[in-house]
Amino acid sequence: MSNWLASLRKGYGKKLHALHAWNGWIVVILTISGLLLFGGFWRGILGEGRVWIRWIHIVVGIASLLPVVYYLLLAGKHWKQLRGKSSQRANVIVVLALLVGWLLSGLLLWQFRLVGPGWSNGALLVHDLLTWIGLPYIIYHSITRAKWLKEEPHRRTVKSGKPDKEKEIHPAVSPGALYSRRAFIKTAIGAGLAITLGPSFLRWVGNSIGTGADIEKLVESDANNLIPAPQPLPASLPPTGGGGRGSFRVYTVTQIPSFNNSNWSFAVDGLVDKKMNYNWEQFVKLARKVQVSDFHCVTGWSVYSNTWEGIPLKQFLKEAGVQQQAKNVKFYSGDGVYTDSLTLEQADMDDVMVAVLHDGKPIPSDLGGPVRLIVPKMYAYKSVKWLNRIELIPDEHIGYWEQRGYSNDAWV
Ligand SMILES: Nc1nc2c(c(=O)[nH]1)N[C@H]1C(S)=C(S)[C@@H](COP(=O)(O)O)O[C@H]1N2
Ligand SMILES: [Mo]
Repeated sequence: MSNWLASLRKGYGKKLHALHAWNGWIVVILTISGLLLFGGFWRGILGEGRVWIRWIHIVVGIASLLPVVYYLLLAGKHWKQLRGKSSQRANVIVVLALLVGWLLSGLLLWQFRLVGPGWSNGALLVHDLLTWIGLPYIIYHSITRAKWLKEEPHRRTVKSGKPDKEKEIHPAVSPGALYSRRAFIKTAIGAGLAITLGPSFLRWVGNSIGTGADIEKLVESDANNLIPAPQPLPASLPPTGGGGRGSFRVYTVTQIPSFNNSNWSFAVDGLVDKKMNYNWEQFVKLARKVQVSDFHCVTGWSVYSNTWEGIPLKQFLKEAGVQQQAKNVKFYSGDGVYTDSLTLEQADMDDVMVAVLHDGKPIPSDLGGPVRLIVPKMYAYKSVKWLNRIELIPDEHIGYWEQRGYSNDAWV
């Protein structure tokens, strides 16, 4: 054992150096892939690529365990070497804590099915929080500890053997002036990071605490204009569920569409006895029901106790009359791209709803209004936004995200 450790420590300095470089590259790959996965912006652009990027992120993330373990084997010696250098020791602890925290929360997110929404929610919060703290820290660390900032000018020029330019410009630089120049650049870098990332960070904190202010903004800036507005039932306003807890992340694979009375319609067709087609004036008159349910996305976030008001899917199927050969229900989005489906059996669940109001207010365009599907017992990629057509079909239909690697089985 001690032999083995001794051989491991041979060429210790070089190994530590290589380890640091490897770790740097891993962090770069995880940063880029992670930022592409975070939030909604890249969803439509990446399409199928998103699934690959997710896999790269997971595999490289797990692989980051190797440099951590390798470092821990060398850590004893390194730690002694850093005696008296408290800021470097602190740095080691911070970076190790970040890596371990990212790794553990990442494992939970990866295994969201096994651990369930509760754990995924916590893991996503930790994963994002560590990124908000850790990424600026690592960027700051890599800039301020770069050689050009660390070394004093005369030593750098002696080493590289190049003419001493620094001295030409500043003939007599006192150590004090040098120190303050470095301090100034460091402060400037820190301030730059704070200014560029601060506002988004605060918005993220606000959404994570779930004050509900964000959804009000979405309702205010609703791009839809459908008249008359649907009038909430008493069970909907004030919302029976007390108002949704958590925040929706606005996801779309297209531009967010907007609708008005002249470009909106709703159809139920395919293998039915009576094809239905509604304009908005007809649609708002349909009898609605109210339900309280949770909403879970596979990426780890949830919104609990939503009060949805709308028409149970069952109602439409009964009205149109489903024919014998029909085995599946296909849902179309008014964005022209997104689709998904349920088997007839799944479509028969009482809480599958064609929703029109959320917490007593018309669903804003960002969240799929004027009309979206809700399938509470399944992950939310089944909950098609801007729903405008329901088609009864004989064969299975593979939906947008299912074609791109999401499981056809979406049960929570
Ligand atoms: N038309 C359409 N519907 C969609 C999506 C989409 O990109 N386009 N994303 C799905 C996914 S993966 C989720 S988690 C939810 C997100 O709903 P939200 O944007 O209202 O939060 O919508 C689902 N329905
Ligand atoms: Mo999702």
